[in-house]
Amino acid sequence: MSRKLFSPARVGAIEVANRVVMAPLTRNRAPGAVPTPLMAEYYAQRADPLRGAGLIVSEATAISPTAQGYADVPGLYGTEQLDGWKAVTQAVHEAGGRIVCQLWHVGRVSHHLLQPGHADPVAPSAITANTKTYVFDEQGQGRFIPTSAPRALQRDEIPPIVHDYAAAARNAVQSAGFDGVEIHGANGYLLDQFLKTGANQRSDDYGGGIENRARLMLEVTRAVCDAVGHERVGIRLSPVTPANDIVDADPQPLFDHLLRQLATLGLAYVHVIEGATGGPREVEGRPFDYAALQAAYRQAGGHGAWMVNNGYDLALAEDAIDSGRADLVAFGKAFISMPDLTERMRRGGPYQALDKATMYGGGAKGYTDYPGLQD
Ligand code: 8OZ
Repeated sequence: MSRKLFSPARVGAIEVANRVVMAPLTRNRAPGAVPTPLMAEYYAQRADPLRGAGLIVSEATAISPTAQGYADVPGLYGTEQLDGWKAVTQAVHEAGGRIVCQLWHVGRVSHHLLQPGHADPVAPSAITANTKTYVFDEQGQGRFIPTSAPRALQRDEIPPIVHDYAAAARNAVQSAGFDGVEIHGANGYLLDQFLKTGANQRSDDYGGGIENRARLMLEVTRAVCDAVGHERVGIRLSPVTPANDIVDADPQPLFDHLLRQLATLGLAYVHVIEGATGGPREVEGRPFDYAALQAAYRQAGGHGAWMVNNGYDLALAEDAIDSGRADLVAFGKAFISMPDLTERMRRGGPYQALDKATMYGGGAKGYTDYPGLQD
């Protein structure tokens, strides 16, 4: 019996060898925001079309200096950064894989120590997130500290941010050699902050009702599609995640509206985090109907691949694919400890545990030294 999870698919303009996706994973190993040769090795290890991911989504990558909120995460706005990424995409392509770049603006999830000129981070409204960011101290020791207070963006500062997304997308595809881009619309970062009532109290046309709160995400998505072609653009969403202290008073109509609008743009894929990012698939007090969300998208003419994520194992993944509920399944932490996760799932194991101590920051340990299967 051929197993569909391990069969090829078309994701917009991108042909993938299997339906197992490597989810974006922040690893804090890009000093000065520049991707390193070690990163090229790490991604290439996971790019084998038979043993690894059919598609890799890069770790979240800052679209501008102000978009940045954690120490040693990569960027996509300077020549050195683009050259670093070029070596990564070349290594992935040589291994036979496909890779898209995740475009990131953290908004209020930052600290003035990480911002140009130590300025306050920017956000839809001046509401501090009760969450942490990652910095290195003078000894080079990484640690999580509370985010600092943001300032609300002026109305005229918004179009330049849309422009930054488009420029970063162009850089990713045309200069750095990525197969496409994924807009990070999830996990309580800038676009999710604009979407949701818990972070957006604006009184202009970017705040208030659903249409206004969805405006920035849709403007960004249109601009990115214009920059690199809609068939190379995906978007990641997390309707009910509590990650980074984000909440919406009524997420179902908000996301149904958003997906009906996204449906008209011809995206390569929609990537949905079901539940609490990296945690439970059900969030207490935040019910959500993902089937209704997908139906809203399809009914409005959306043809993009439907990518699901969060808490999937082999059985749940095969069920999602075989039932038609999803076209692609993204795995995060499992790809850290198992570069050949796809082959391991094909065999039903053995599976290898993750060392949480080496997730953020550091070098090869816990990064490129997880062994693959020996045969
Ligand atoms: C973990 C640590 C830092 C950032 C996300 C980019 O949640 C992240 C992230 C995850 O999307």
